[in-house]
Amino acid sequence: MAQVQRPFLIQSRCIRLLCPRQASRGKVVFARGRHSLHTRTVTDHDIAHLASLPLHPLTLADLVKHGRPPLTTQQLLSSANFTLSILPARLAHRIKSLRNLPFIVVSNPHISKIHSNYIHSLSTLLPWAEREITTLEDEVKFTEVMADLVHTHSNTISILARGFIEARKYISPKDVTRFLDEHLRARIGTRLIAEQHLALHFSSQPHKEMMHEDHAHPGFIGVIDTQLKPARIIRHCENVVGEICELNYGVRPHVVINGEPDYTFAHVPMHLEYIITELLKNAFRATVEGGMEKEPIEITIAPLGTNSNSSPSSGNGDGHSARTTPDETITNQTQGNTDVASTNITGATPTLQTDDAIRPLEHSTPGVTIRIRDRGGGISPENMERIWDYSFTTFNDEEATSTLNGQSPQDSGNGMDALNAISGPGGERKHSLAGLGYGLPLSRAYAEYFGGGIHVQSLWGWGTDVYLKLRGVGRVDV
Ligand code: ADP
Ligand code: K
Ligand code: MG
Repeated sequence: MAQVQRPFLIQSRCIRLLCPRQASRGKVVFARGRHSLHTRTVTDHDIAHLASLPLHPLTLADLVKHGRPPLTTQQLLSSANFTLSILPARLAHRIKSLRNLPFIVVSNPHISKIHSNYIHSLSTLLPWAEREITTLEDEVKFTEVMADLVHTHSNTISILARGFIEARKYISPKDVTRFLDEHLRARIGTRLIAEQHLALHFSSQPHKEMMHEDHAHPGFIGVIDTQLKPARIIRHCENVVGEICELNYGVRPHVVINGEPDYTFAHVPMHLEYIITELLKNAFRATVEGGMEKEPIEITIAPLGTNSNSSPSSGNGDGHSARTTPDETITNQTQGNTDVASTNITGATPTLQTDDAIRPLEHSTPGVTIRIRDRGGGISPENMERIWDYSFTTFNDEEATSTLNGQSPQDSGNGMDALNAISGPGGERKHSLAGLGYGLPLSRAYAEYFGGGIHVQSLWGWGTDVYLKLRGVGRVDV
């Protein structure tokens, strides 16, 4: 599969270059450092202390406040110190939450692997705790710690999935979903903070070999593309998913984009790419399995109106809703999570209030609704209730679980296909159209992270409409 050279891919590529496995693809500046990182033993006291600290309520302003690349030395140091000030407590919260799982579940080798990954990452951060990064030399070493952190956790989702499959006798699907919803949402924030510093670091180093020509793209501030064009991401994902589809089924449906294909807004391209890939995999699979591959999948890009920042009580706040975006259909899908307080652009209520919900910038760009419409037969009413459960899938169970047999968590060969489908942004490439049921709930977690949402509407026997609403992450004029 040809690597598509597009500006929106640079961030994930930049981070991939840091991974030893990718060493042959480019000069690896930090991969060697992985073994030379200073660590400090993590004690129970460290975890109890750090987990008791209040979590910094992350805002989008935090991600862009250090300035537009290339950063000055002072700005780079302040980005590093900011990153350092919030990560240890976040890691400790994750460790505590893993330890709160039933003992027999945490004892599963895959779940305990994730626990030890968090301990490892915290042990590399602790030597930095309670000090300030004041020199560029330290900043470089700290960036090495961030690269190690991002790399260490890149396979978390597939490993956790495997662990929860093996431990399914000991924990209910609802409890798994509750744990994963909190854990994976918190992970989105933690990775974003680490990746933001990495991206700011590299885009401020014009003379490094790591620098790719795409880094010159002026619209980027770290991992945020202020001129992100959804239509371009959709076309890229259509190619990727189309190839997987053709490989598995010998045919591929085609995608028609209408609405406003030229629309751009500020968002995190890695997140949009993940979501669109998952939604397209679902639409392609349903379309082909329903024998409807001649019918195009229709994707409508409908920018939100400028009055979209209105409160839920003032209506749907979308000037275009009569045409393409029935905001009123984006409803609360709480799955029993009632501890939800904040509201967002659409009046939709996030399904889960996590400890790190990002607050939009004051003058944020309104955002967009993307409707993906397929003729794949829809979702039966019984299944509709379960689609948001991690682990619910109508994908051939035997096929999915047989890929698990005899594989170690580090394996990245073909046997991991089904799992690779759920690795998340920056994770492994995918070779299967369906994974183990993580596509919808994880996509929703990403969409809600910046105050958007996903709503699925099925016309059983006919097809499915998925409404993906994304809020622009901010008018960035720093
Ligand atoms: P997976 O694709 O791995 O099964 P998802 O969470 O993406 O997991 O989807 C869960 C289930 O929801 C799918 O197995 C499928 O039964 C159903 N589904 C999702 N999207 C569609 C769609 N567009 N058409 C028909 N069924 C769908
Ligand atoms: K699911
Ligand atoms: Mg899916």
